[in-house]
Amino acid sequence: MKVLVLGGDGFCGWPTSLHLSDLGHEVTIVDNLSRREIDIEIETDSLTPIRPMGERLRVWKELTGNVIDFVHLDLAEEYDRFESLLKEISPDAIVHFGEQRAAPYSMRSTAAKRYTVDNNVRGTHNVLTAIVASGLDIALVHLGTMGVYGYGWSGSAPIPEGYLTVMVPTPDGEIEREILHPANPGSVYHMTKTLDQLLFAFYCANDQLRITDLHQGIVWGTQTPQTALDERLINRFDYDGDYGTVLNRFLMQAAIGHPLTVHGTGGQTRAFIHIRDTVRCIQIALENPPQRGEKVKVFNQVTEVYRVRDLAELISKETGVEIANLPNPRREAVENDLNVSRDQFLALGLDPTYLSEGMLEEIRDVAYKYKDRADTSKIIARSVWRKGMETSPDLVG
Ligand code: NAD
Ligand code: USQ
Repeated sequence: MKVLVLGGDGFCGWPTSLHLSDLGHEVTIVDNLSRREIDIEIETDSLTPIRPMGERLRVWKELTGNVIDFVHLDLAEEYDRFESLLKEISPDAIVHFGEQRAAPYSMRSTAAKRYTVDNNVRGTHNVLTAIVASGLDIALVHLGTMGVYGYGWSGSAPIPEGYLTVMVPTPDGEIEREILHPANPGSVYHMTKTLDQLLFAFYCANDQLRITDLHQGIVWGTQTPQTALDERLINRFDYDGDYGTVLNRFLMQAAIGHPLTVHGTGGQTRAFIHIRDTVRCIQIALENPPQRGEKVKVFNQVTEVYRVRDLAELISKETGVEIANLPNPRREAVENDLNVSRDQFLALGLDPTYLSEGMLEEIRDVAYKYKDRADTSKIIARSVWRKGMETSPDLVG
């Protein structure tokens, strides 16, 4: 297949590009390198030493003989170039990772809220209109998020894969309808993913586009077999208060002996998936696209569910690092249950990497190895959901 990977320089996009190239697909990465620019803006950096795109691609070709092309393009701002690119390359499929993906970053300022909405919603809409304008039958796989469902809305009832069957009262009695699960976003970032869902539903119904939306949980881990081939191919690892996600942050904090930064009581329950499984899920989604005329296909891309305080206790027990209960900078449920349906990927052959197998490897081979690159002043999360909310001071000097 010819596959365009939008956002292919990022944490999920880079290992996916290598995985698909390794399978023999013709991959073109499209990215505006905005994630690297945001690192400069917020004065942080990946824990792992990621190399410039040109070097990454040269090394991949040297090692495997496989060529990956790169187009530096802004999906939200450069519509005409993107439409021309589709006509020129005529891809069979597009994998769309190219959005601003951090909830705390999306809440840190008015400018960041506006940027996140403009970038994500315009970018996704441009992708859809360009597919329609190209007249090509391109299958689109988009990375959504478990956060579109919200946390705790349906208590311990299983969260279905995208759609909910409801009974609608009418004067003539109840009628059964299938609806998109109600959107319940917890940040401006998560809200953009719920808006993406409506765009997909419309273009699927109106233009019969073939779309798969993957509601992914929090991705942890760093390396895949391909990114581990050479240090110059290494994947990024975010640990700072805006972009670092909870499990990778805890693993890194354990490696440097920093208390584990639990927000509030740690009663928040979230879904997780290892990066090695992310790339496999994308492959499976590409191999099993919807037919023309089918509704948007939704998968819950998660393999495990943990409560934040249980994760902290597990890691503390393994490593001896202490746990700190900090003021929560977010507005979110203090405690929630989470029961996620996740049968489709398992039925299609996904063989998950569980935390019990991958945790120590991640601490040893990544977090500990690069610990000297850590800037401890970037660890505490300081973007607050509402002005005036309390945050913790730095825990180490
Ligand atoms: P990332 O920030 O590392 O990568 C996103 C990439 O998209 C970056 O390289 C960035 O430069 C690029 N990009 C952003 N806006 C762009 C634009 N307008 N034009 C071109 N390129 C643009 O994020 P990630 O962790 O790899 O996440 C990828 C996708 O997966 C996101 O859509 C995210 O919402 C989703 N997701 C991520 C996680 C996670 O835990 N990382 C979990 C669930 C879903
Ligand atoms: N948390 C802590 N301590 C920390 C960091 C986070 O207790 O040091 C808590 C947060 O308060 C939150 C939970 O852990 O309750 C998850 O936070 P996170 O930063 O790991 O994840 P989140 O902000 O939800 O976003 C991440 C990705 C996003 C993706 C989402 C999947 O950045 O792109 O969409 O995970 S999901 O959460 O399933 O919606």
